[in-house]
Amino acid sequence: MSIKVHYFEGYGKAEAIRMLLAHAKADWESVNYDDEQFKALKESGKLEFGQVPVLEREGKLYSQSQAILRGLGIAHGYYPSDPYHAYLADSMLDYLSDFSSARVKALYYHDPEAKEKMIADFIAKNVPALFEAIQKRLEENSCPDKLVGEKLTIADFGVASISFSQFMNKQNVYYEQYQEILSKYPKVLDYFNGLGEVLKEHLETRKPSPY
Ligand SMILES: N[C@@H](CCC(=O)N[C@@H](CS)C(=O)NCC(=O)O)C(=O)O
Repeated sequence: MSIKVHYFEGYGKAEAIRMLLAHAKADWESVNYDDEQFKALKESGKLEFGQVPVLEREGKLYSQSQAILRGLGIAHGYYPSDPYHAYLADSMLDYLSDFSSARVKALYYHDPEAKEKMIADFIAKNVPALFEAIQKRLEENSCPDKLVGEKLTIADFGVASISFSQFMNKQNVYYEQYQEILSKYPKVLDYFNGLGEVLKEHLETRKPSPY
């Protein structure tokens, strides 16, 4: 039976899950909702935490993007069995989650003037800090094109989902600014390009979105 990923049209919190399923060549499909359809889904009471993404498999619904990604990672061989490597993968995903929360907080801030400053600060501080952190992990890893060990892990899917939704996504409104910062981190850019090759098929067939 096909796995269903329930989410909105955009990449957002579902994209790492979609990338993993695509790379694993699993039997899966996206079920995307517009605002009205999501309202109906939420009101149906089927969503455990009232949010998406939700993964549907054999009639069971799974919530919380990180938990879903980890479970799929274990099922498809993308979760490290070594405890230290598992820590490395999980800590990077937690950091990416903090990064995304800061971005969303800035983008949806209620006061327009403060919002502009928050976005500028996010781009000037949080983005280079993320690239620094990724670069350090790549330099410390045995393999320069993976974050943890020598095999693709859920940490790579987490980074790829943000990278190809934001920094490497020409449709994203901050693309030029991100690229300018990225040009100062050639190892990170090489790593993103490598992920782009690994996920080529999915990236070329997914529906374009600005985020
Ligand atoms: N911690 C959750 C957060 C999920 C989340 O924030 N989902 C948003 C979309 S990105 C949502 O469903 N928003 C609609 C709502 O809360 O009513 C996860 O990682 O899955």
